Amino acid sequence: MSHFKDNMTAEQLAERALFHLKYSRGKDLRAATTFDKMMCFSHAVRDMAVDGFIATQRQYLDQDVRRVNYLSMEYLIGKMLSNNVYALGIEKIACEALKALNITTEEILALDVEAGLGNGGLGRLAACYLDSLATKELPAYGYGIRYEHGIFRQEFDHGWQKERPDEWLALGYPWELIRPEYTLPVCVYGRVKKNFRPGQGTADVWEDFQVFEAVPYDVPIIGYQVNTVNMLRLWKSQPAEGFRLDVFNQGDYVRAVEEKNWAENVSKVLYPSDYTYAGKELRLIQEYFLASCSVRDIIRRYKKNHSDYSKFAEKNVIQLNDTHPTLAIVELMRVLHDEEQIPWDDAWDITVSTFCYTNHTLLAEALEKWTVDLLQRVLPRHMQIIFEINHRFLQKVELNHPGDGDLMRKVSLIEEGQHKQVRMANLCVIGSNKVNGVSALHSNLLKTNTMPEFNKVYPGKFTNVTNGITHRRWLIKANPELSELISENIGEDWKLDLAELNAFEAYASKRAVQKKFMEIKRQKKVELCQTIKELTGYIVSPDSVFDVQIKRLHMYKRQLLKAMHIIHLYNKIKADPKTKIQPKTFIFAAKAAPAYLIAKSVIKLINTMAEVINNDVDVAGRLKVVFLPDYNVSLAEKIIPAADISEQISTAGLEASGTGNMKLSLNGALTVGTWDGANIEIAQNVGEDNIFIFGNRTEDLAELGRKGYNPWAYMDKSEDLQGVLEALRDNSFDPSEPDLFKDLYNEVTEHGDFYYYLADYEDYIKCNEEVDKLYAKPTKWAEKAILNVARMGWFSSDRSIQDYVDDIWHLKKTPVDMTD
Ligand code: 26R
Repeated sequence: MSHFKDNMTAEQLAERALFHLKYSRGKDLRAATTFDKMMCFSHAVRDMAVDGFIATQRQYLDQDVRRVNYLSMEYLIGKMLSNNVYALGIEKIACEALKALNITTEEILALDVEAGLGNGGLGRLAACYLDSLATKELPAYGYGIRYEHGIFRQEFDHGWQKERPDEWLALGYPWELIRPEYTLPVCVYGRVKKNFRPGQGTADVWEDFQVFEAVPYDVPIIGYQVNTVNMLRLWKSQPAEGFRLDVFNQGDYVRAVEEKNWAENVSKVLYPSDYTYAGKELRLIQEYFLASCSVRDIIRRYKKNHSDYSKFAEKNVIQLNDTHPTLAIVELMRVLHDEEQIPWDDAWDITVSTFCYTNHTLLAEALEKWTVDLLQRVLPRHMQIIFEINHRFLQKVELNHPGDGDLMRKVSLIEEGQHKQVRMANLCVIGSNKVNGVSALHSNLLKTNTMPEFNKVYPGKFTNVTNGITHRRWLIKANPELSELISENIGEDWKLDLAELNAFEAYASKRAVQKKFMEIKRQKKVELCQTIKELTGYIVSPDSVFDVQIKRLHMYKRQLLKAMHIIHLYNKIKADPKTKIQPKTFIFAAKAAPAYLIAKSVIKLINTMAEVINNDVDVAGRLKVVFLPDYNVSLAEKIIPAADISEQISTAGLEASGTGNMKLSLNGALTVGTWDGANIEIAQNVGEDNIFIFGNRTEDLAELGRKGYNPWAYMDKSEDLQGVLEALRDNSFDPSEPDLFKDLYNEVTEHGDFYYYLADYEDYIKCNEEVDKLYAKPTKWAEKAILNVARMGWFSSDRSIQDYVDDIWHLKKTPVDMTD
């Protein structure tokens, strides 16, 4: 199995880059900007993946393999250059070749563009899974949307979040290949008519729709040290040629331009709302856009080898990454039944055997529902099909559970009420053969609390696959120093199979390794100090403990609880300036949905606290607070290796899994967390002695709720807590605006403290004191940190993907042969 990349020299790579500089960018080395160099070098690297890309696609076709098609509205793939160089195994020659371009590795990597086509955990998970699928030589396709503007860029203006458009495509993106020949039409609006179909009686025909187009852009996903190069196919919307001409011919120039804009708007911008269902027409059209062209692209590929649909489900899995692409279920039914004239029952069998669904959140406000009115207007035929699916489904339920009206009401696809709504999660469950949650706890809660009726109707459909992360990006690339330390001691096998990391356990108690580990941690902290200074102007000490909370801003994730802990410490120092505490730097990074006002107040609070605390002479370097702007994948890669403490403090039962928790622990940060999501499995793997768990568990909170939870009771019995809450209520950080944080104060008091901050406060403070005690014993700390690293092997996304393959997808490993 040989590949030209194996014997490529640095000279040849440099030559190729110079070729692209000249013929792709029209410049010589003298005129080239550093950006030109990044582009031409990336093109040269991409070229090296092309043979694998072609061979992979050909082999999948020739062997007619079973494939998984991963449908996701979000992909946070991050910067690609360094990852691709690593995957291709050309790091040495790449560094050499850059010399010929007169540019350093750091300079070129700084210019690489981050594709931020997602909000948070769900989007990054999709990216880790693509990486693992290619590396494990599995036949897979990612489908998504090529948003012109990905997740907004976050700036701070007097401490408040300001959103700015992300312009990742402005100067060109070197990794994509445009495929205009696979452009597909997409239809929306119109009406359904009954038409006579010879031999079949009447049939429903969708008419008078508007047409626009989807153009695919393919991003190669290069497997590590294998020939496999899979593809991520991203759709861009554009006006349909014919339609535009039509309007131009009538001389209505203004309308023609409007129509053009309308079509282009579909892939214009990623919705930056997570956890709040975005009930917008354009969002619905986006979801249909992804679903429709992906389904038809999968069919087009299938038809290369097949003339009927009898093997469709055998050859294809379609995995729905949350409910956002659910309309794919309905679209497949429409194509099979309406276009291919397959009888309903057969079409439904094929559909259910093809689809699987992953749920990523139990929060009610994130569960998608679309009003029947809207669906009817935008997708009239799809709405009919949904009614028909529901009708047949409810008939079956009635047959098996006669007279159970309550059950029927709960499992129905339609939620009755003033405005009838379609419940997308129910449609996913009915239309899929497997449904999974993303951690053990979450999958259980899904089964027993959120969808118990479905678990009754479909015993065995629900399963769990605990999330994972790719150690190639999150350890080998982000923390080469720690990787080197591991390899020095246990060899290189762990890079191919992260389970092998457990061999590193034996070194956790060795003084020399502990010393080296702490030196590396300090070095990564020094590097982060530089970034902090550049981004915020604050100077922080690498000798303080780096206490990190990085994730989307949400009340259930409880950044405000961390802020309350900081206020507690600050009050303590102000009351007695001689207070001895472990010097700490609290590092936050998070974006808030633009319309999530209370979350934005939390950002303002932390920025305000930072300004006061960081400049207070009484504190004298014991406490520092920084909120790093514009959290994204690239920034995470800098923060994570430098973290001592990982804050995973969500309200128990509400964080589906978390994946940042895994990245941080894998890099030797100790978790301070609640008994929630994957924290539980992390505790089970690293050992409960090597993690700090605090607070009420899911059942405890449920019990508190049943008894009538009263936040005031906690306040009444704690002077300390009163002091913290008064600081919020009166804004002791800036008396010129005394009411600034009243909404935050109200949230945890007046408004009932929905996320149980006060119920967990005291235990959280105590837990943090335990953390400080341990940090005062450096060898103990180092040992536990190393044990975290060594015991995190199970959380590789390679393991998650293997779980999907064994339990859900049943794919065959397909090594790509490049000999001919
Ligand atoms: C607007 C709306 C419909 C919407 C809701 C929710 C859009 C996006 C989301 C994102 C949610 C589903 C998400 O990112 N969930 C996270 O998924 C991660 C990967 O499984 C988990 O680790 C994390 O716990 C969970 O919050």
